[in-house]
Amino acid sequence: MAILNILKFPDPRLRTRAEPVAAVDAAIDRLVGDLLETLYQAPGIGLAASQVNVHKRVIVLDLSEAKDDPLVLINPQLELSGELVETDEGCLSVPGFYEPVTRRAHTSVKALDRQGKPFSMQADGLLSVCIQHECDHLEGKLFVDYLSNLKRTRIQKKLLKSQRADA
Ligand code: GNR
Ligand code: NI
Repeated sequence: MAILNILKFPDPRLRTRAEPVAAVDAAIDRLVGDLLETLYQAPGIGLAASQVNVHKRVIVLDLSEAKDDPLVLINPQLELSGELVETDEGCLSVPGFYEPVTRRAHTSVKALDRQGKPFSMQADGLLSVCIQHECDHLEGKLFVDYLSNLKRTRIQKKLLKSQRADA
């Protein structure tokens, strides 16, 4: 397994639309292992392959306290419903910023698991938000896209400045 580099906003590669996984093979299993290792060391509650510059429709999540309950979604398909709820969101690709985002409360998911087996599930609360946030990454979309232009521009300036300082 390996810890992968996480792309940071405004890296244009984060805007790439991910391709469906054609076969859940050994290479995808290795990608899932690397995504989970990268997620746990970050640490975060979700990670999309897009964030590590692999443009395939694979996401991993783990909202458990003990970080021992991974959820793998390959080629996820979402149906959203319910009321609008506002959550403070953060993103490993937008480090240090938390801003309120409004989304649908309920998510119904169809996906393949790490073994390539189809399954469905329902989510509410933070898991629902996180699944929607990760699926946005697969479309090249970031939570900052939901903010005002002013807020997004401020975040971009601050991140570019700190990225220059790191380099
Ligand atoms: O670790 C993460 N926390 C989080 C908090 C609120 C809403 C969404 C998230 S996802 C984020 C990790 C990440 O960037 N996933 O793409
Ligand atoms: Ni994110």
